[in-house]
Amino acid sequence: MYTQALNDPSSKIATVEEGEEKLNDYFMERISADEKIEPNDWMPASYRKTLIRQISQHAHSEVIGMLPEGNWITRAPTLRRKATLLAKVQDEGGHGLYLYAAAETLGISREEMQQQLLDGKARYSSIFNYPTLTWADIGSIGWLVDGAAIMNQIPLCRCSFGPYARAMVRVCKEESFHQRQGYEILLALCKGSAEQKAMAQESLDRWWWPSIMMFGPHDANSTHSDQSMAWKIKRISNDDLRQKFIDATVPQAHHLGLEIPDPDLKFNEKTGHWDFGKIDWDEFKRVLAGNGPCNRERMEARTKAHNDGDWVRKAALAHAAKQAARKSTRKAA
Ligand code: FAQ
Repeated sequence: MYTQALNDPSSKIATVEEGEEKLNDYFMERISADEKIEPNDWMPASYRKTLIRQISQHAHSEVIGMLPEGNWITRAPTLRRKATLLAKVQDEGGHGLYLYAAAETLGISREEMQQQLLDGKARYSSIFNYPTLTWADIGSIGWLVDGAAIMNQIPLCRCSFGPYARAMVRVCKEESFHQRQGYEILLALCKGSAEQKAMAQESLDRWWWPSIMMFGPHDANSTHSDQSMAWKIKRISNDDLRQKFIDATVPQAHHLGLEIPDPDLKFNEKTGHWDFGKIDWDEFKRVLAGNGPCNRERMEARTKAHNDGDWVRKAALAHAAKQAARKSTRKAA
């Protein structure tokens, strides 16, 4: 549903005989005109490669992102909380599925993407390498992590590549529900006992900076941004999205009666934005290099799930082969 090609028959598409340079000119004309690029359209090899990298990284993040919250399904404090968390974690699996399907339209198989993740050749978001130590962390993930994900993904609904943009529309709607359920968990804790409020504050203290890092390096250090902006894959830069997130989130923290763990956080009357302190990029680099608090645990869990699911994949393939054989025998008869 999200991956079908919806080419506009009236759009100008060059033919291979016209040569690479001409093809690229037409491609950039289409990008300037805000046309959607579809899987069977001509596209520069580097555009395809960038999209495969970003979409597969995004898909892996959704799937690995199920682990920190999955950790609390059996320990949710009420049946309502448990049912909601279960649905949320299931949604993340669904997001992974739409995204793998969108990436497959670019000519890479799901098996190959899985293997890249298991071999440590593909990244997933830094944020999922942090532990969920208390129930308040489930609130913080919804409020901050889903909140940051929405901020980053709303502009992706206007991404130049059709299947990715369309997948993002539904993902954003679901993330918006996730964000509210997280905020509501924290609201309940902040209105509760002193211990519950302290638990919420302690959780915010741990999750604030990693959430800020989710937006990626500063624009000056972002290797892919310039090209991705020119291709309209990215519409808003890492730093601008980070600032938008901080501006939206600080008042929400105040409403909860919580303090953001940043002594340099200050509203700037001149710019109308919240100025904030220095990000610890050494920590970000450590996590990206595989040395965050839970990198090993996450990859072990993912590898185990993949290996445990081997018989399911084999059984599904055997079933499909049997069905196909029956169909061809029926046709021949
Ligand atoms: N973590 O040049 P840039 C979610 C890497 S979904 C790890 O700025 P780019 C839902 C980057 O890959 C969260 N690596 O790169 C949920 C590159 O490395 P490479 C995931 C990062 O691509 C909620 C290098 O640094 N969302 O949370 C990170 O232009 C709750 C240089 O960076 C997406 O993936 C990072 N945070 O911009 C699920 C959204 N940041 O490949 C469960 C789509 C940067 O050269 C529970 N992706 N790197 O080796 C994007 O928008 C972009 O890819 C960025 C990075 C903005 C993440």
